[in-house]
Amino acid sequence: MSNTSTPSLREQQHPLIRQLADGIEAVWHKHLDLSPYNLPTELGYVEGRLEGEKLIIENRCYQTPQFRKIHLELAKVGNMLDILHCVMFPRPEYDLPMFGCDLVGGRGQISAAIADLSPLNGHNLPESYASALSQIKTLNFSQPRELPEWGDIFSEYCIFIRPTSSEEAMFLLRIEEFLEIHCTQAIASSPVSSDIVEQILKGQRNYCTKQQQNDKTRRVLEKAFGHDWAENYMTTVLFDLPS
Ligand code: 18B
Repeated sequence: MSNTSTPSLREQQHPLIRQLADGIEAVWHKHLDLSPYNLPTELGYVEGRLEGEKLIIENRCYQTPQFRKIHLELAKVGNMLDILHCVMFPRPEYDLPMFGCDLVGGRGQISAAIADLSPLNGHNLPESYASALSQIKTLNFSQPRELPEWGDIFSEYCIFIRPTSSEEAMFLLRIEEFLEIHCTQAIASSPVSSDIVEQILKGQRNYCTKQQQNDKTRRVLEKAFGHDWAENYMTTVLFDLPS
């Protein structure tokens, strides 16, 4: 597997990020048939400097029969910023939504926690997902946040909040519920016909193009590694398009 060495970075991160990273991997290992997905070797583990602080990025990446790439990334900027980023890219032969999750925190507080199962065909999730998601409890978080303009890719089930410490456990459980639904649905799904593959690819391209417009992510990477590196990283590691 691409990186099964001791998870060094997560032990230094905000507890919610550590728990979520462990939780995501546990659900993956429970349901999916994981094999390694090799990132360009120089991009698996990266160090840079941001405003005098060390920026460390640690990537884990797998593939499965249904997923082209499942990516869990942890990043840390000195003691200022802890980040978890996770995306599951379905193979375009499967009509599955995109699972995405981002947690950003600093100095003991998570400022942004977002997770979604995002539909690829405009605004409808596959029937079986809509049905499963409609059966889980509606949660109320005290500090919802407003999505940026490019955020029209997200579903009605998207959670985007600034969690209080008492809401962290609820967020963690909800992500694990999303992933349980996603993994069980995905392994039960069948490949689609080739004309639908084209539509799915179009949807994945739209999803990635929108995510690449996240200036907050871009700014952190640009400040530490420069413009060209950030552009390359956002388009080949974070949100690459299937070839
Ligand atoms: N992201 N995030 O992954 N981002 O990658 N993220 C931020 O409190 C990084 C995803 C999303 O309000 C912030 O405002 C870095 C996925 C949204 O304009 C920072 C990496 C999703 C916002 C970073 C990273 C996603 C957001 C500001 C690479 C969703 C709000 C934090 C390791 C599925 C954007 C704050 C806005 C915010 C940084 C969403 C600093 C460097 C998969 C919607």
